This record gives sequence, structure tokens and C-alpha cells, in this order.
Amino acid sequence: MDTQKTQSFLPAPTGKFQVPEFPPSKSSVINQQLQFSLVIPTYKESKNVRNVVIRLTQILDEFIPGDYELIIVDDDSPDRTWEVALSLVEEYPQLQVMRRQHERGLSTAVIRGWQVARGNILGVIDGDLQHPPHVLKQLLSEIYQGADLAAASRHIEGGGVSSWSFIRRFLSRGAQLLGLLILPKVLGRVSDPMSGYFLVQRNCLASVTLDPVGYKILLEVIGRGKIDKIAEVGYVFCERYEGESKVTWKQYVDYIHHLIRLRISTGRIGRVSQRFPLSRFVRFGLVGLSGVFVDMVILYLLSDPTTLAWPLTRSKIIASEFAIFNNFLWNDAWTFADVSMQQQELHQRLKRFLKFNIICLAGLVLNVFFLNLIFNFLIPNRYIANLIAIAIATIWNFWVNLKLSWRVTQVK
Ligand SMILES: Nc1nc2c(ncn2[C@@H]2O[C@H](COP(=O)(O)OP(=O)(O)OP(=O)(O)O)[C@@H](O)[C@H]2O)c(=O)[nH]1
Ligand SMILES: [Mg+2]
Repeated sequence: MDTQKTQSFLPAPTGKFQVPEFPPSKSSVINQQLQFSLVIPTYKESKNVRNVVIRLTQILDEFIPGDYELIIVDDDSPDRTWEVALSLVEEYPQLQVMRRQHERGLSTAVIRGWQVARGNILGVIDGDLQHPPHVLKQLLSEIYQGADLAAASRHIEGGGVSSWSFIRRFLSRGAQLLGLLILPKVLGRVSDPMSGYFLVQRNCLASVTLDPVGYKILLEVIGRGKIDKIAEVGYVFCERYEGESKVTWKQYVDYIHHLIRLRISTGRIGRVSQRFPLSRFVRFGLVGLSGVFVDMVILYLLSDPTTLAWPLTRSKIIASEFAIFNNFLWNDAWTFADVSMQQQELHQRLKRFLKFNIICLAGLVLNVFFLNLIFNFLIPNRYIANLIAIAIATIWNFWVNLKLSWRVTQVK
């Protein structure tokens, strides 16, 4: 307990996940810069943390004495890993501890650690001794020889997994294959993209905004960092002796989410979305969905054999007019709010509604045409046929309304 009075936690950064170009300065410490900062993310590792610190210190004291720091970033573990870690600081002055109480997650913990790091080489290693610490020497050597990123890999010469079940191997390889399909340019650059054990030069991350989800921080670094030369070093992923694994199904879901997010923001879709009003289109689509609901309900009330049983086309026209009115109100207030706020006069609103209505009526002609075509010749289910017809009309509606009804260029 005494320790806590003399030693204190590193404050956890907030805001954007951005590693500064230069190490942050701390007035109380002379000669800030270090060669190497190694972040150890921990969650419920109270039984491992002491051994990790001992092993890492032994190796680094021999290799780069006094020129490194260890940063444990703990997410307020219920087993008080943070307390155990802090109690080691006096004995191991190269160690610093961050206790995060407002954020959680492995990848974000690593970045928060790098944000306060003083080293020019940044690294990450698990806190459960599954990553053999001696490999650090090889990883550092690769960086000294000019690599931007040096990753420890289970899938090259000298690498392996000690005791994984068939299922876990299968899932890991399946995840890698899926990643290769979605993001070949990122996953294809390393043999073990799932590795959580790697070093990277600070300048490769400087002024890059990272945006990770879940566990796979290496994907984020390769996907968004300015990484040219990559080196790999084989290692055997050891068994866990203490503590428990935190890997659950959620990590697989997060992984897929992360792949898609990276693909969208860094791939071709990302470049297109800079020109294409993607978020506006998403809003337009959501409003359209509410219109589908209105349309379907009215269509049911008018045309279903159990209700009024009116002819399909007449019912559809009325249902669509209701949907058009619903959509206009939402689009004006939300999708194109930035434009309509500048043109709030009643006559301006009416003009927009008129244009919207005419464009949507043209869309309705398309809609009715496709509804009949699909219902009579392809799918004899009026609701499915209606859904497909609505999708076609929505695309038309978005493009023409964007160009004519809510003209962004009209905003002064
Ligand atoms: N700060 C922080 N660390 C985490 C979090 N989840 C996991 N970790 C740490 O990240 C490292 C890797 O997590 P593990 O659960 O061991 O994952 P793994 O090594 O891929 O899987 P196992 O082989 O089952 O151990 C360990 O040091 C964990 O304590 C988290 O949410 N926050
Ligand atoms: Mg582990």
C-alpha cells in the first residue's frame, strides 16, 4: 500500500488514437527520449505480471541497458493486476503502469500505451508469457537493420504453436483466409497477421489516426501505418501457465468488423466514399426503409384479399404516395438537414417537396413497372416483388434528388 503513495499511475490519454511524432515531454525527467518502449496490455494477469516484468527486464537490461521502458496498460482488472504492477515499479524503475478505467479492449490499450511512450521504437507483447521474451532481441535487431516493422510469427521457420487444439488451429487459419479475401493487401504482407507480438518505428505511426476494434492491433498498424519494410522472426506461442484466456466468440466478430472497417476506410471503397456522399446515402436508405414500412402497410390494407382487395396497381400508387410524403419529411429534416436549414422558407420547402414528388413519381413508374414485371414473370409473391421494385426505385430517387431537389451547390 505504501507503494501507491510514492508511485503513481500514468494518466490514460483520451481522444483520438494518435501516436505523437515525438515522445511527449515530461518536465521532471531529463533526456526524455529512449530507444524502446514496450507496451504490455493486461487484463486479469495478476499472477503473471511479476514474472513478465522480471523476464523482460533481464533481457532488455542486458541488451539495451537504461534505454527502454515497459508500460503495463491494465483495464482496471478485477483481480487488481494494476496494483500488483504498481508495486513492482520501485524495484523495476523502467516500468510504468497505466490503469484505464474508462476504456476497454486490447488494441486500444496498446495505442494508449504508445501515446505516452518515450521510445522511438514502439512494441507490444502479451502479459501472460505466451510470447517468449528472448525473441525481442531478434525483433530489435531487425529494426536496427532498417525494418519499419518487425513481427514475431508462428508461421515461418522457427515458429509454431505449442498446444493448440485442432479447432483453434482451424479457426485461426480460417480467420486468416477470410482476412486474405477481404483485405489481401494488408494480410498478404505478413505470414502471421494475427500476431500480437511486434515492434514498429514510431515515425511510421506519427500523425496517423488509428481506429481499431478488438484484438488484432497488427492489422490496424499495417493497414493504416506508413509501413514500408517488414521483417518477421519465428517464435513458438507457448502455453499459458497462469491466468485465463480472454478469447471468446466476440473476438471473432470484432475481427470481421475490423476487417470490413479497414477495407472501407483504406481500400478502393474508401477512396470512392471521399467523393460519394456515403453517410448521406445511408441516411437516405434508412429513411427509405421507413417508407418501405409505410408502403407495405398501406399496400396490405388496400390490396390484400383479406382486406379491401383493390387491384394491385391502384393500391400501389396510393401506398407509394404515402411513403413519398413520409420520406420527404424525414429527408428534409435529417438526410439533407444541412441544405434545408439554409432554405427554410415555406415556398422553398414546397418547391423541394414538389421536385421530390415528381422525381419519386417517376421512380414510382419504375417501381410499378418492376413490381408487375417481377410479380407476373419472376416471383409470384407481391411483397418480395415489391421489395425488389422499391430497391431499384430508391437508387434512382437518391441520385436524381441529390442532383435536383437538395442541391448542395445552392447553399451559399
Ligand atoms: N488492457 C487489456 N488487455 C487485454 C484485454 N484483453 C486481453 N488483454 C491482454 O492481452 C494479452 C492477450 O490476451 P489473451 O487472452 O492471452 O489472448 P491470446 O493470448 O490470444 O489467447 P490465449 O492463448 O487463450 O491466452 C494478455 O496479456 C491479456 O491480459 C483487454 O481488454 N484490455
Ligand atoms: Mg494469451
